[in-house]
Amino acid sequence: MRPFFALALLVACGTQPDTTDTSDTSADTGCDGALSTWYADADGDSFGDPATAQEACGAPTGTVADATDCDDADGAVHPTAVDGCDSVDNDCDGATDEDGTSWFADLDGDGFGDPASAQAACEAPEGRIADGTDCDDTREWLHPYDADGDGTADGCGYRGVAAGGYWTCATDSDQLARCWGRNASYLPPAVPLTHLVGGDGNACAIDADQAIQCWGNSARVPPTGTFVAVSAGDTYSCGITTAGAIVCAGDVANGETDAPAGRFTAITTYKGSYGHSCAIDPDGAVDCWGFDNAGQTASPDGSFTAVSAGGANNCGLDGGGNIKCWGDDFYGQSTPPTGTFVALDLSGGFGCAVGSAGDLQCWGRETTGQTIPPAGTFTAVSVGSEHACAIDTSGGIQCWGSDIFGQSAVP
Ligand SMILES: [Ca+2]
Ligand SMILES: [Ca+2]
Ligand SMILES: [Ca+2]
Ligand SMILES: [Ca+2]
Repeated sequence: MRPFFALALLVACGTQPDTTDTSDTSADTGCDGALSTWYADADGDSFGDPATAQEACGAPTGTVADATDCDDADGAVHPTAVDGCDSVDNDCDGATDEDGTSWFADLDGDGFGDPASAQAACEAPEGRIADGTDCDDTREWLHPYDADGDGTADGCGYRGVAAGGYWTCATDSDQLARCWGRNASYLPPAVPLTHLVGGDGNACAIDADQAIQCWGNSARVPPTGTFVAVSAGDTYSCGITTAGAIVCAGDVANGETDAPAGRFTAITTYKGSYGHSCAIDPDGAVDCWGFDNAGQTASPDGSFTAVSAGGANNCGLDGGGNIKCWGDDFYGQSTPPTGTFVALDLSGGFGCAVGSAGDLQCWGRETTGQTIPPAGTFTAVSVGSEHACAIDTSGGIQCWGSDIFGQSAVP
């Protein structure tokens, strides 16, 4: 900016005689009296050499008004330069290399540093690392992860959450499941898992071989094959195979595992006993089956992009992101909020959804605050019997509602 400013002065004041000002007797300078001091800027960094002062009306070519450059032969050395690690006083303040490079604390030892802990130095201070991308430096299982496998981190923190009856499981940044609450003693398999879902006493997920794995208080043998989607009831589970077919397995007596034939892309199962399931076909049509006492297995009209099974009702998202529900509405569980939403999850008598702006809204049965979600922006939500949990945009999990078994105490 400074050379530009100097040029503007040159044009305004100029070297031409001032023909309009009759009081000016000094036609050779064009000045109206006041002279300024100018300094050479040989390296073009807009800072002048204090040893080169000269008086003139406008800036002579190659000069600036500034006189604070400490090295007018090096354009990278001037008072506003970063004084990095090169044994040179880059910013002319008399000290050398004080800006250094940034080093970060890694308190949880996961190899990723806390970005808020930057400390400048030329050599790594004790216990500090060059990385500053940890989203939670108190939990070693939460850190940046590469979801699409392209070698660049594209997320940080928890990757999935599933609330069951009175417990919660989540997949961490390494895709390992962690569970807390009533079923904390039932350990998930220690292998990378995706598509985490939870029934009342039964959690399931898909492993790296695309097999369904289930664990928990009443886990049953899951269906076998290779799967792209999974759902979990209290004592059974269902999945969509790589060919698009639904396969269910478990110990039930109300037609819960009698899935329809055809090709499907999404599936949901009520988390409790006396359950039912619904699936979405490639045209967006919903097909439901299983226990029915309130019309919950009736197939609704219209096209859906998502669906979740509640106790005796279901809600789905239509093509516009609106929530549509059918079945029992005793608790208002089939009277959802209006607006546009991107995700939803139901349990017995209530549901919660993530709005298109990332906000949470819940509706239906209220006993312990489970329908009163926290403010903030979220990417996923899962509801249990009397609590619910959601992943926020910083990769943390927040839970609300009942905590009688520690199901809302996120590790
Ligand atoms: Ca310079
Ligand atoms: Ca330096
Ligand atoms: Ca860390
Ligand atoms: Ca961490």
